[in-house]
Amino acid sequence: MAENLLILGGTTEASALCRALAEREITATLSLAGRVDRPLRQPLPQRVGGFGGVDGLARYLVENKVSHVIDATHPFASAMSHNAVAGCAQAGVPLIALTRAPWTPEAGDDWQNVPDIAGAVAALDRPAARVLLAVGRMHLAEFAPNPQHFYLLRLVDPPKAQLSFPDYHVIVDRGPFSVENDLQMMRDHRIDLVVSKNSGGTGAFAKLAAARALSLPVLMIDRPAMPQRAEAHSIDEVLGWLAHSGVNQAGVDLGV
Ligand code: 3Y8
Ligand code: NAP
Repeated sequence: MAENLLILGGTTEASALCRALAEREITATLSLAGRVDRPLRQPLPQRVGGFGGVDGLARYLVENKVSHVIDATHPFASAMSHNAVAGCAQAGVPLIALTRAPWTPEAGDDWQNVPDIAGAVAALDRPAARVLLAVGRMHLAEFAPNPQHFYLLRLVDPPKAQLSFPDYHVIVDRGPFSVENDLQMMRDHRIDLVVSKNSGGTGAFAKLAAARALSLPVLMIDRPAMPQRAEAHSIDEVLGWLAHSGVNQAGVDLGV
């Protein structure tokens, strides 16, 4: 079968999958939303920008004769993942998600789990603190109701608009991050509370290891609900799924 994969990307795992597919000379395209100014270049052809909802995605799949879709988006990219399930069903294209397990607290962690961003905002209704708000840019405006805090913000790109609280400092940096970097950053800014999405994976974990080392409390935001779909938790599982559906992988004897 002439395979033609679509990878919905934007994560560490998606990048690793792109490298694995390129090495096997499997025809695939990486898709990004276009959230940041200069996304990392991956070793596959790529397209940037939304598809235009479920119908736009279904149309893209049919017009581009996509044979398989791998949803390797971030666990908080729930709209894309819902659209992927509906769009692939509509176009009759097989779909698997490549995802990572949520983080779980270990001995020495002081986590307060909140259900979503609004839950984190509500939990910040407390006396002034020095907060590491490492949740990115897209939801910053929702944190306006608690101007009493100092916020340390880590963003991929410099903010383009006025931020919605008075006392903050912006660090422009892209992950994956190291524990020593995050320890130094949190000491330098005298951080006493960390707000984090439960993203899982390795690229965003450093701040939690640093919080543990500094015995700091963490407001941990649970990930949004995901639709029912086939899920893989490793590149090998995805490659096995592809081989099972007849995708020939250069240099790999399928024995069929
Ligand atoms: C555009 C594509 C790779 C992928 C690397 C991962 C790891 C480093 C850690 C902190 C947390 C945060 C944020 C984060 C991490 C990886 C991964 C991850 C968290 C890039 C990228 C895109 C994005 C989008 C961006 C969001 C933001 C979220 C920053 C590329 C760099 C906070 C999520 O300014 C904006 O608009 C940023 C938007 C969505 C969340 C938000 O709400 O603001 N990621 N991140 C993708 C696209 O256009 O489709 O440039 O390569 C990818 C990565 N960011 O190839 O190695 O896999 O998670 N990304 C979170 O987890 O909390 C930073 O600072 O501690
Ligand atoms: P989202 O809220 O689930 O999706 C909103 C819309 O953005 C989608 O309906 C789709 O537009 C478009 N979109 C999202 N991902 C896309 C992709 N990979 N390719 C093409 N269009 C895409 O998504 P999000 O949370 O903003 O995440 C956007 C991107 O950043 C994703 O690639 C994700 O993997 C990455 N990312 C997100 C986070 C996070 O914390 N949310 C963290 C790290 C990386 P249409 O409806 O027009 O098709």
